[in-house]
Amino acid sequence: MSNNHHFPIVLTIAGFDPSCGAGVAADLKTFAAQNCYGVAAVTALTVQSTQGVKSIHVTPSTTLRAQLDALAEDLQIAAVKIGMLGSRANAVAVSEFLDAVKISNVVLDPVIQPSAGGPELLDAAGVKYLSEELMRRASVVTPNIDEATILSGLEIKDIGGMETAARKLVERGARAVVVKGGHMDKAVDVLFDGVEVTTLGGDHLKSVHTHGSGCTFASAIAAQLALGRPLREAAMLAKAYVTKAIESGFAIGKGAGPLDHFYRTHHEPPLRGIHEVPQHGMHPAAEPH
Ligand code: PXL
Repeated sequence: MSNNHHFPIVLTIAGFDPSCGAGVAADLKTFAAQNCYGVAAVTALTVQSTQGVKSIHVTPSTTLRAQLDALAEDLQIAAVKIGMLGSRANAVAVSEFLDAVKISNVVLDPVIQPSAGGPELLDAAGVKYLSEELMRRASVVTPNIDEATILSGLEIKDIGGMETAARKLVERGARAVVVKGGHMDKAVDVLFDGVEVTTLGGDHLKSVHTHGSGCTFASAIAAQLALGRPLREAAMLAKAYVTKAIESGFAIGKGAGPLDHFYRTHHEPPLRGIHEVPQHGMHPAAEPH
């Protein structure tokens, strides 16, 4: 391919999980699987394994802003996905960056607590700032039930409650909201774009290897928006993608394993040798014995 690449560039602003189930690594795998080129600004280094988050080490906000500015000065960014912020100062840095560099597609995954338990990923002051300032700078906000409860102040018991919470967050300034029902009996997500409500259906999968599902869903929406799809279609494709990736999730250690972001290629038979892809001027390899 020439140096005129054909992939939209999608930026993730998120934390790093060394077990690579969640955070930046999950986001980059998702972008790659959706035919986008991913770049990343790291908000925090977490110490974690599949067994949970042990500690977090937040990036200084000036360093975060420097990462963002270096990328924006160099590249054309088609979409941004925001995940774990780590601190109010980082939330402010991201908000100021979004004001300085106009990017049309911004997906905000309002990460507050790790699902598996452990230290909070955003402090109370950060959550307040996210809710008052960052939320209205996003094209779409993707809270899970717990996050939607915190941000809306409403108790959510069923799909009706998810819709009420989504409407409340739009009243508070979000342009569109997807409340993720992955932790409910029926894994239905509710999208409200300010006009129309769409439910994204999904059966609850029994897998324990769901670490990074939220990051993956938000990143898949960002990638689909970068590819030019309207929000409703992007959300539906992202839901289908995350559902299949969860279905193919697998164990890598003692705890909750990752999704299979590359289930599409992993389901194809592996190439057995270079003789299967003969090219002009290349000697075919011997059939392996
Ligand atoms: O799934 C939320 C999440 C996001 N980002 C990072 C995380 C986690 C949960 O553990 O570690 C870096």
